[in-house]
Amino acid sequence: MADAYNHYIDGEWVDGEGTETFESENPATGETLGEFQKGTPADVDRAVDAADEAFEEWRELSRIDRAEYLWDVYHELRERTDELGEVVTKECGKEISEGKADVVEAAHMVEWAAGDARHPKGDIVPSEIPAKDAYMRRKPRGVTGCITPWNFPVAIPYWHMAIALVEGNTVVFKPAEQTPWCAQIIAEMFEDAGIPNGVFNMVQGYGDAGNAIVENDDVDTVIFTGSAEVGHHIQDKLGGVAGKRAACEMGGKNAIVITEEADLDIAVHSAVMSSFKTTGQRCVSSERLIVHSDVYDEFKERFVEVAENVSVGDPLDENTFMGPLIEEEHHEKVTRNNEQAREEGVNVLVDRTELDAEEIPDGHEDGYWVGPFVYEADAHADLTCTHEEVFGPHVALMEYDGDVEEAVEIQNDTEYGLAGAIISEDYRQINYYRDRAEIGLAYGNLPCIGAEVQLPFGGVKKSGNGYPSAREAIEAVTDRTAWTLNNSKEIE
Ligand code: TXE
Repeated sequence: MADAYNHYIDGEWVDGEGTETFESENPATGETLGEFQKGTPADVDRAVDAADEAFEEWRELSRIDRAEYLWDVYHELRERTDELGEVVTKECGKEISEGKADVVEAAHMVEWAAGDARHPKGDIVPSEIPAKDAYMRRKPRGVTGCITPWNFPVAIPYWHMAIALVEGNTVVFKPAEQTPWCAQIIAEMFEDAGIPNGVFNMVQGYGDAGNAIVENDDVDTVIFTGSAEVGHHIQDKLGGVAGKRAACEMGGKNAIVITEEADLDIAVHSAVMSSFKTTGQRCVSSERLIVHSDVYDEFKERFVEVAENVSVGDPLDENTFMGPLIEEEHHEKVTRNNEQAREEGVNVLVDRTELDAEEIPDGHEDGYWVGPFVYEADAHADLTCTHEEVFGPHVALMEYDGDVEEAVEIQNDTEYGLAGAIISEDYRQINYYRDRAEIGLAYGNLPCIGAEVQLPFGGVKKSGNGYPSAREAIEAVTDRTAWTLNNSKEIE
């Protein structure tokens, strides 16, 4: 127990109530990276108490003073990008440039939040009475619980926390159990910045610790990114409860529409990046390619060629395109989903579910390897494989021969509504797609991948109700007061 990393509560590194520990594993090698204490609901309650206690003093600081702590974190993220990027890659298996990009994205969000502290806020609103000032003020809501996934283990926590903190909330952070080392470093950064005791707290652990955040009466806002199953559980639990707010961002069954006069260089590049980067484990990854019959055969040939040859291997090697999947359980899920697609009768074009022994680098035999799985499926059939998120390099090619209206109908035929792209040279079709695709993130002539922190990020339908970025996150972590002040001696 003594050797296991512990929790950060009320400005101190403290042991939890429980005795269980868990290990962080390198998914490319199976090597153990560190041992961590498994937080219990009692540890979460202790962290919430600390955050609740710290709230009154923290909210009294100006936004600008609060942002000073975030600027320290920002500089540390920038100075240690290479080192932290390597930790991300070792712990979650993303290829090294993506590991570093995760840290850079975190820095962008912290920069946005801290910079926003000096920006004008709100409007002076006209009043019916001349001597009356009317405007909107924002108040922090209190304790914010941040429950995060493993696929962006540095960026997403800062998406959740940076704005919440600048706006005057205190935080209890429950990182993903697959990436506790990244979380440990995040907590060390807040400690290095000297953030006041109790303002930032971290409890390592599993779903029961996350659930304890959701169940704690003193948590005012829960921000969650992860699976639809858990996100809906949180929404159901908190949706009707007075004073509670839940902002949840879940996955998708994202698609790219490729129209008849699309530039096929852009189309192939976009599909490859979006379907295979991060080994398909991004919430915006595309698992469906909806391709017009005029260009279908040529697109198929070119896409299949890349899928057959794209490099899968050591994520610390800069020449690798795809690293391993995150863990054994997820490897089993992706393998099972590939088999299930076959059972549903699709036409399999590429199946690299099991890599050849010579493809696996020396010393990496215990990694969770999988290559692309590409198949043709009827665009209008009710198949599980074309409707449920797999979260791996599992891609359906679906042919359509009508106008963009048909393509958008296929795109919308899913319960999810997160992200998608259209590749087209026809602005009528592009504009139709932009306005009618039922998604929160839409890309035109670009890979359906990536995010910029100053834009909203989130989905519709089963993909969530939360936009944990930029201005939209301010809505999640503040309440508004419509303030009117009588500046005259007149009694109304
Ligand atoms: O997610 P979970 P997992 C999708 C993707 C993936 C699937 C499962 O399809 O295959 O989800 O991934 C905490 N109350 N995405 O298992 O379980 C958990 O400890 C409160 C899409 O990683 O949702 C972790 O911190 N919290 C996604 C966080 O929730 C609970 C990224 C996410 O875990 C909890 C990741 C509970 N009852 C997975 N149970 C995206 N949108 O990018 C678990 N947790």
